Amino acid sequence: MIRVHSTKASVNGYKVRMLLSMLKLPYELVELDMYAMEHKKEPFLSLNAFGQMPALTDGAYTIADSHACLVYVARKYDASGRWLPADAEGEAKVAEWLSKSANEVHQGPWMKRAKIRRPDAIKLPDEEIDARCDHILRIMDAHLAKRDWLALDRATIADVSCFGPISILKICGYDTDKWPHVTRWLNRVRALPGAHDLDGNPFA
Ligand SMILES: N[C@@H](CCC(=O)N[C@@H](CS)C(=O)NCC(=O)O)C(=O)O
Repeated sequence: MIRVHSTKASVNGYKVRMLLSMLKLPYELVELDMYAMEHKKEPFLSLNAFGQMPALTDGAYTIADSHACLVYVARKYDASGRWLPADAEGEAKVAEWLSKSANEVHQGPWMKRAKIRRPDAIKLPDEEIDARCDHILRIMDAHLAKRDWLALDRATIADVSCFGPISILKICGYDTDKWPHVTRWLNRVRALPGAHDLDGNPFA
């Protein structure tokens, strides 16, 4: 049985849950209480010594970090290679956007939401976070003006990853509508079979 160890509200955990749903893979969410700091204590620290969610277990196998989890699930359970191609050119394009997701998207869109949930921990001014969101979304908007998906001519784990934090920006007070190509891409991801919101509900 695949288990995702995370608080349900974790956007990084959300990425992994959404790919599992898209692949119709049964899994159990082992919920952690972030405010009780369960991710900084055992038994979670044995799964991820960094104390960050999510981690995934699949039988005796353990992997931590949302992007490593996405790579594992796609490579292990999607024999078609649709979500993570095996050819050097395709895989590198996906890795390029996973890297942007772990850096620019994390430092801007993810941070916007994190500050709402953990104002004690995120001290950056709102203006700085909004400027970081503008920076990555301006580049993504220009990129998506010429293509439907971030890495390849189809949805991949790069789209699943970047979608998580960007899709909830609007309810965090950042208006993504000002980026029309990003907005259309968000709707394309929402329309994919198995896509669901942070709470696990299918999009209307
Ligand atoms: N690079 C990591 C980042 C994970 C991360 O920041 N997770 C958040 C929840 S969305 C967390 O556990 N934050 C608590 C902390 O860092 O103390 C990943 O992609 O999984």
